[in-house]
Formats: sequence, C-alpha cells, structure tokens
Amino acid sequence: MADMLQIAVVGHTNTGKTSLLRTLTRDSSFGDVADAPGTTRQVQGARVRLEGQPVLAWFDTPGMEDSIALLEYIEQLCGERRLDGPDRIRLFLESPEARRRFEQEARVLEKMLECDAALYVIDARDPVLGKHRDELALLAACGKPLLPVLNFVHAPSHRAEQWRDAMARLGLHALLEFDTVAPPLDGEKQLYERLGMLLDRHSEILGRLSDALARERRERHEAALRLIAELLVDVAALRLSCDADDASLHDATQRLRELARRREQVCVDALLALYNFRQDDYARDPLPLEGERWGMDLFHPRALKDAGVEVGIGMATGAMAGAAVDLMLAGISLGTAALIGAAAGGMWQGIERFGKRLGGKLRGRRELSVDDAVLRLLAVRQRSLLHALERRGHAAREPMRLDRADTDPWRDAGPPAEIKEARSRPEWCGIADGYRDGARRAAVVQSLARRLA
Ligand SMILES: Nc1nc2c(ncn2[C@@H]2O[C@H](COP(=O)(O)OP(=O)(O)OP(=O)(O)O)[C@@H](O)[C@H]2O)c(=O)[nH]1
Ligand SMILES: [Mg+2]
Repeated sequence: MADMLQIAVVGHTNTGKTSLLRTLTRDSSFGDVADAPGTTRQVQGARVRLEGQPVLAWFDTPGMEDSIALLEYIEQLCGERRLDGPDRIRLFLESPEARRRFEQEARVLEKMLECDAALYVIDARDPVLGKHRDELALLAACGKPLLPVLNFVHAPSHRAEQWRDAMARLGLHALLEFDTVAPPLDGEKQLYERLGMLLDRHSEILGRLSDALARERRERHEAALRLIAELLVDVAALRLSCDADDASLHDATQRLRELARRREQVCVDALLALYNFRQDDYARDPLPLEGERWGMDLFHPRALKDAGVEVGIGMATGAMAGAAVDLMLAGISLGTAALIGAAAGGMWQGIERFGKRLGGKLRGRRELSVDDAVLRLLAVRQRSLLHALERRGHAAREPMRLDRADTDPWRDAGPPAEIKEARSRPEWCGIADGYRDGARRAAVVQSLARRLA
C-alpha cells in the first residue's frame, strides 16, 4: 500500500482533468464536471486495482487559476535565499496565503509533492499563454515527472502542434493526445507506456496494468458479442400461436412486437451496464418492427436431428423435413403425416414432440415469428451500439449517436445458419415459457457471437 503509485492530474482550470479521470476510471459519476471553471474544489482520489490489490491511485485536483500572481508571490517569499524547486514550494505551502488567496493552487502543489508523477491536462484549443508557462514553472518546481496530455484534440480549431513545440522547449518531450470524450482505442496503452518511460521504478507494474486493461477490454468485447448473439437467438426462436381470425392476429402481432422490443431493451441495458454507462447515455429510437413473418420452422433439419429423428432411408434430412412441411401445408391430417414420419424411420418421435403444435396448426391456428429483416435490424443496431460504446469516454455528456448502421454488412446479409436453426427451436427463446437451455444452444450462441465480431 505504501508503495502504491500515486499520480496527480493537474492543469489549468476547466481543461478536462475530472473528465480525464472519469474516462480512465470508466466511471461517469466520478467527481463533478461542468462547463464553468473552478468546478473541482478538493483533491479526490480513485484507486486502480490489479488482481485485487490497489496498485495505483489517481488524484483529481482543483484547476490552477492564478499562477502568474502565485509565481510572483513565491519570488517575494524566497527573496535572496537560494532554494531549489521543492523547497520553494514548501515555503509557499507554509505561508498564510496558501490558505487564503492561493488556496486552490496550494492544494494542487501539496498533492504534487506527495505524488510520483502528474498528468498535465491541456485544452488543446487554447493558445499557449504566459499563464500556462507560469503554471508549468510552478508544477516543474515540485520536481516530479510531468506528462502533458492534450485534451480536446477532436475540436476543429485545436492547436496541438503549438503545444507540442511549447512543451518541447520546456524539456517535456513525451506527450499524449487523449480526447477524454472520444479517446483513442489504444489511448490507455499509450498512457501507461509513456508513464512507464517517465517512472522507471514503476514501469513493470504499469506494463502489467496496461496488459490487464487490454485483457479486460477484450473480455468485455467478447461478452458484448455474446449478449447480442443471445438477443438474436431469443428473438429468432420467439413464437406466438394464435387463432386465425383478424382480431387474434392483430393482438398477437402487437404482443410479438412488444416482446421483441422489450428483449432488445434488455440487451441494450446489459450492454450499457457492461460498459459502465447509464441508460440516459443512449437515446434509443423504438425498434421499427414490421413484416413479422408467418410460418413455422419446426422442421429444420437440425431440430429434427436433435429431437432424435434420424432419417434412415437414404433421404437427406433436409429433403425429408421439407417434405413434411409441404404435406402439412397441404392440409394432410396429423395421422397421415405421422404415418409418413413413421415410415421414414424414427421420425415419429419428432412428430410426437411437436404434435401439439402441429395439431394447433391443423385446427387453423397460426404461428407468428419475427421477420428476418427485423433480426437483421436488431443485429445492425446492437453492433453499432457496441461500436459507439467502445469509442466513448466516460467523460462524454452528450447522448450517444449511432451512425455506423448504414455501412454494416449485416444490413443486407441473409440469415446465418445459427439464426435459421434458432428459428426452428422455440424452446431456445429465453423469454418464452418452455425455455430450455442446453449445450447446442450455447454452441450456437457462441458461433453467432464469433460471426458478429
Ligand atoms: N467536447 C469535449 N468536451 C470536454 C472534453 N473534456 C472535457 N470536456 C468538457 O469541458 C468542461 C470542463 O471539464 P472538467 O472535467 O470539469 O474540467 P476540469 O479541468 O476538471 O475543471 P475544473 O475542475 O473546474 O478545473 C466540461 O463541460 C466537460 O464536459 C473533451 O475531450 N471534449
Ligand atoms: Mg475538475
């Protein structure tokens, strides 16, 4: 614990220090963030753990506002005395003005002396001014490594180049571009690498932290793909049975839409939670559900096979299944179909298992399921949500916009094998009564997740 690496986040007021920590800790509730300067008044820490052990503490600090005057004050305080940087800062911290006029600055400098290093956050839209140079002179006097971090580098009028030059002239050659609202995908890795260069003694732990964060990111991505695959399997397997009259069909259609919509919302909520965002981070459009399709896929070859049906008369399972469906649609009685099934050798079992539903079909009941186009749409929407989540910093305050949907290849693709199979497996629908999980469903979810990557 005593050896825990401590890093302060410092800089001029309103440059995005608290925002940077929100993004680094993946916690959008960390500290207070506002457009007005002087938002953070106290030092606030956040610990980072590695294998359960806290190894790094970040410290958010108040913004520096009055560095020009403070530098002059310190000059006066020191007078003729030849003190080095940290001693000059200590002298200031013991002076009465450290608790009055320069209270904010004192909190920052005090923390700087305690920490191993600091990130100096810059609003890259600002011109480099005297106040920044004085601020850096004060911070540098603390004798700790400083890593400048350029925030707001996505703003059209940023001055990143000017800042690079200015930092180099002060001997600060390692610098990081890291927009807190839309950080680069490898931003954390770069941050830890640069810190490792500045903090040789801690470079091993920083490397391990960086690897652990990269691993967590990969695992999150895989978990997200599984959530989307689960959604698609549930909705593809969703079936509603109803009478064939208009009113019943209408009611069932509404119910199907509602179930699919709610199931999508469950997936959205789970994705937001996985990425540690709040529900209001995503202003969602309601799912435009249209074109639910009619029909039943009970006789998908795979479903038959798993129901214990082996076709032993040399006929392809697919052809047999197709034949069975055709017979059904032609209105042949269940007895006849069963007879044919029995003749096919082993098909009887399958028929019996689905007998109740087939009976319903023959009595004129209809089955509703969700159309392929809707499933495609679900896939596209969740994929673009995932894309946006992975690129969103926890400092972002605008609701997310999904803008990648138009170019997604899933928009036009036919249903993959996993979806086709799920269609024939009403028992795979996690929101239906007869839900049964099993190894085959898990394998299909897994392979669909890979396909979604
Ligand atoms: N667009 C955009 N806005 C940002 C970014 N970083 C911070 N902001 C906004 O800038 C404002 C200031 O952010 P804060 O994180 O409060 O800044 P701070 O440096 O902690 O401010 P003080 O605590 O007052 O010194 C807020 O409105 C943030 O939403 C960024 O990278 N892009
Ligand atoms: Mg702040």
